[in-house]
Amino acid sequence: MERTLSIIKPDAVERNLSGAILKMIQDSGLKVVAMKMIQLSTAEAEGFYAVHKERPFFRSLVDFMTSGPVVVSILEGDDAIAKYRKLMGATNPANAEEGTIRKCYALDIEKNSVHGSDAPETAAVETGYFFSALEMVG
Ligand code: IDP
Repeated sequence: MERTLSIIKPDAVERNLSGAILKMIQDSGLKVVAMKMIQLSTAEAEGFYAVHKERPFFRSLVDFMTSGPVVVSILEGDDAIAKYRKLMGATNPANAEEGTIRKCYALDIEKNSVHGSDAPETAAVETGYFFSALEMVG
């Protein structure tokens, strides 16, 4: 069993797509073991994306991620990290495979509707960034 952090980003929450995206997640067999809707502060978004702070898109990404509420959740399942990355599709929706969340819903390479952890180490850091042990079921 593995756990990964999912964020439904402001572009998707704003378009009322949270339910549709959660249905795709649940239909894939991943189990939601923690979930909440929050509005990130600038400092929280900067901290979350600290690995990207030297990238040219960093400021724009932080502005986007703080522009409205997000739905953060922890997903659990066999191979959950890779399974969710596959379900999300490529970062740039123009390159995303049919049937992926980003192919269905992403607007562009930045407003790409979802985040998913990319490795066990980042999943551990990211789940702990948003949730305490008490907020995780099971
Ligand atoms: P990932 O979300 O598919 O793991 P990363 O390369 O880790 O992609 O980038 C993190 C986020 O930064 C992306 O999901 C996207 O919102 C944004 N991003 C990545 N590359 C670009 C870019 O070239 N321009 C604008 N935003 C970008």
